Parts: sequence; C-alpha cells; structure tokens
Amino acid sequence: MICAICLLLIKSVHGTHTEYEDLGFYPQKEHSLMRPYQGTGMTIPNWDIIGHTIVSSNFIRITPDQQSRHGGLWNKVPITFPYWEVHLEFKITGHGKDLFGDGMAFWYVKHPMQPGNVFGSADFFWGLGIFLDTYANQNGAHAHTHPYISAMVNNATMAYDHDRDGTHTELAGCEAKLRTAEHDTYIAIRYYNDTLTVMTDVDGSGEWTDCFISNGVYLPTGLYLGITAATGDLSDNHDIISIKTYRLETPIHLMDKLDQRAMIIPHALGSAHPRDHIDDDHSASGRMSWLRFFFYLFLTIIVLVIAGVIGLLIYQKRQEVSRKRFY
Ligand SMILES: [Ca+2]
Repeated sequence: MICAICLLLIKSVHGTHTEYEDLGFYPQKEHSLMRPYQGTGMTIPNWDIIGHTIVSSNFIRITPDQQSRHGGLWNKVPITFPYWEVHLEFKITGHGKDLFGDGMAFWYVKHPMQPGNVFGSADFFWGLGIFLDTYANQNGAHAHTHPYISAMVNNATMAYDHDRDGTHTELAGCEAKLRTAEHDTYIAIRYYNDTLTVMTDVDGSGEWTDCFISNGVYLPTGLYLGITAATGDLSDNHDIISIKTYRLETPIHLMDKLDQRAMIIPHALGSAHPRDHIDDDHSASGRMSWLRFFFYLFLTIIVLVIAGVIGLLIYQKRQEVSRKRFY
C-alpha cells in the first residue's frame, strides 16, 4: 500500500538546490557519502577506495594533478530498488590552462573495484557509465566541444573507444563547463520510469540545467555505484565532495515485478549502434555476392534464350528439308 505522504508533492532540498518533484525522494544513507568521511578508523563506512585515491577531511581526491594516475571510490552496497537519483558534488581543477585531462566517470555497474582504461575503470562493463570527459582525444571531429558529458549503457559487449571520446557508443550527451575552482559544481543522475535524466549545476547558479533526457533505458537492480577518474599525459585533480543518493518512488505497476528487475540485461533503445568495421565488410561482401548471383542468373537466361532460338531455327530448317524430300 502506498502511504499517503508518499503521494504528496515532496519538496527536496539538496544543498543549495531546491526542487519540487512529483516523486518521493528517500535519502539512502548507505549509498551516500558526506563529511566527515571516515568513521572511527581509517575506513569510510560503505565505501571502498582503490588506486591513487586519497581521503582528506574536505574531499576525496580520486586522482591528483599528476600524470598517469587512476583511482576510484566504490559503494560496497548494491542498489536494490529500481529507480534512484544521485547528486554528486565534485571539483575538477589543475595547473593546466588549455591542456588537461582525462576526466571522471560515474558508474552503476555489476563489477565494482575493477581498474581499467575507461576513466580508471574496466571496459566491457555491465550497466551504466556517465563520462565527464575533459579532454578531446579526437579534437575537431565532433559536433561538440569539451568538457563533454556523455552516457553509455553496456551489457559487456561493447568497448569504450577512448580515441574517439566514446562517440560511437554514446547514448546522449551535452557540453558542460564543469572544470572550475570558482564555485561548487554538481551533476544529478536520475533513473526513473526507464528514463535517464542528467542535469548539471556548474555555473554557480544553484539551479539544475538539463544535460539530456533519454527514454527507453533499461537497467537492472543489484548493481553498484562508483566514481573513478584517470590522468594520462595530461592531468587534473578529480575530487569528490559529496554523494547523495535517493530512492525514488517505485511505480505501482512494478510492485509485483521487483524480482524481474534484477534480470534485466542493460540496454538503451536510443543508443548509437557500435560501428563495427568487420560487420560493414561482411555486409559489403554480402551485397557483392548477391550482385554476382543476379549477374550470373541474367547471363544464364540470355544463354538459354539464345540456345532456344538457335534450337528452334535448326528444328524449323530440318522440318523444311523433310517436307521438300516428302514432296
Ligand atoms: Ca576524452
């Protein structure tokens, strides 16, 4: 039974952000992270860190502003509810004026704590990745400029193409001037009713701005939240200040189907199909063999028609000869 209060218009206040949503927002402590980060020991309750990540009293530095660093901050507890919203306060800064990188990623994936080459985490992931890509690897080849935020939904079959900034597999994206020390910067990731919405507040306004809304996004329950970042030849400080996770009201029609949500294979109806050169060659050679087949068929018909005409002429000639002989 849905409690009456859950159906009320709920006002949610997130730091400086004030939102009115026709949704229930239920803060989830075990999926959130706020100062002071550390409990009684050196560990962070419910969170693990890997790589070059360090914890200070004011922020968690996923990578320092040094070359060839990678790090990660991973939630230890899987998300068990279908719909959620995460508000991430982050800061990307560094000594570089024009050249800096590589960026940061937000994850909702099956396998946490796996270092790799996608902003510090493993490729061929199972779930959702949101990339805050500060460096244009393929500069001039995109219709957008960097920093650029993009989303990718993967069922462990696709590779993130770093050299092309992931444009071949991206679900949606937006430009965002998210690299600044001037003011606080935030990103909100909402997954509700199989729709993925990403919003930013990177201009110090305290208001959310839509980055993109993508319908038809299917993500299972039981995956893990994480943040990773990486530097290469170029570098930046990639810092996390806070993570606030909310459970969103589960729609009534899903109440008796919650077990099935865990079985979903991650996919998105709006995803760009990965461009596979081998498949392209196959389809080209497929077209060629069809063309060849029709060419030979046409040639065979011509030959048969000519043979038929010649046969008919020979037959008529013989008939004529035999008639002459008869008379
Ligand atoms: Ca890039």
